Amino acid sequence: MTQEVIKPGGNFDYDFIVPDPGTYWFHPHVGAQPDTGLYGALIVDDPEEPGGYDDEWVVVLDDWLDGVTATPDQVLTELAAGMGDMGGMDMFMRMGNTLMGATSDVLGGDAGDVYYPHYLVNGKPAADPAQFVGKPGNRIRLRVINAGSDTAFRLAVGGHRLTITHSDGFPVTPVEVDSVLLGMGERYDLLVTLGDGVFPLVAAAEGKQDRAFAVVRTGSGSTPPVDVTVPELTSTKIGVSGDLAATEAVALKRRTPDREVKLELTGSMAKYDWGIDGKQFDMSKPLQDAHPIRSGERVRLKVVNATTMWHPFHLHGHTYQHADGGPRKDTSIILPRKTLTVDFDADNPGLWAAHCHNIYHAESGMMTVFGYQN
Ligand SMILES: [Cu+2]
Repeated sequence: MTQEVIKPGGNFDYDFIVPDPGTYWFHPHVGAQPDTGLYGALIVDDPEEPGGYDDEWVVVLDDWLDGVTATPDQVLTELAAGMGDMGGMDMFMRMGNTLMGATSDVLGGDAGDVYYPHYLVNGKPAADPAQFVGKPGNRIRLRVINAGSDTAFRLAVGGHRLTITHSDGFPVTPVEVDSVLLGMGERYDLLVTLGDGVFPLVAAAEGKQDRAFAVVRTGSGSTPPVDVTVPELTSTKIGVSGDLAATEAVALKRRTPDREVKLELTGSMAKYDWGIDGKQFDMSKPLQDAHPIRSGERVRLKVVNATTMWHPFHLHGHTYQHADGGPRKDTSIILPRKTLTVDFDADNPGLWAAHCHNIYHAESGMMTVFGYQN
C-alpha cells in the first residue's frame, strides 16, 4: 500500500527477508495487470528441507485471454457495465467476454464470469502442452500455483493419487486425495509417486467446461488426447483447505484473540459492485475505511461472504491460520453465505491490503486495508 508505482521504463529494487520457506508468487497490483501474465513464481527453499522427494516441478496455472479475445482492461470495462438481469443466468453460454451459467457444486454456484479462450500450464496451452519427464517410482513435489484471475482449477494427475503437504507455503498434516481445488492466488504442494508411462496432468477450469493440460512422462508411449477422461477429476476425494490442519511446527500458539474484526464481502454480478461492508474500495482514498489494529495483537478475522458467489479472500503481509487448528494460509476460498474465521499475529507493521483474489472483483472494489505501527 505504501510503495510508489514503478513507472514505464523505471525500476525499483526490492530488498526483503524471506522468513518462511515455501511456494509463493509475485505480481503487480495495478489494474488488471495480473491477467496479462505479469507475475512469477517465488520458491523459497528450506535450508533444513526434510526432503522426502526426488525431484520437483513448479506448476503455474493460468486463464488466458490477453491478445486473443480481448485485453484485461476491456474485460473489466465490460464487466463493470453490469449484466443487469442477465447475471446469474442458468444457461451456459459466452456473451462477449462474459461467461454465463458457469456453475460448480464445489464452489457453491457461480464459478466465474470471464470467458477465456485458453487455460495454461506454465504458459503453454493444451495444444502445445508443458511436459515433465521423470523416472517411474520417483517421488515428485508438485508446487502448484493458481495464477489465474477468474478461474478456480481442479487439478489431478491421471492414474495417480496426490498427497497434500503444504498450503500457501506452510506444511500441513499430509492428506491423500484424488484432486485438489485451487482458487486464484492459492498454492498447494503435492507429493506424487510416478507410475510408468505417459500421464495427463489436468487442471479443470472449474465450472467453465474447459481445462489446462500438461504431460507427465516416465516411459514410452503416445501423449494422451487433451480431452482424455481422468477419473480422479470426478472422484469426490477433492482436497480443499477445510480438510487440512497445520503441522505442530507452524500452528499458531494458543492464545485468546485481543481483537476481532468482522468483514462482510458484498456486491453482485448483476451490478458488478463487489465491495466490503457495502462499500467499493476507493483507490484515491485508500485509508478511509482502513481497519486499525495494534502491533503485537492476536487478531481474529471473521470474513462473511454475504454474496451468492464464492471469493478467494487474500490478506497481504501475514499468514493466518484457519480457526480450530486448520491450515496456515494467506488465500482462502469462501463459499457463498459461508464465513471464514482465521487468526493472525500482528507482527509485520505497515499498511496491508486484504482483498478478493478475483482480479476483476478486487478492481471493482472488494478490497480493504489493515494498518498498524510498530
Ligand atoms: Cu471475489
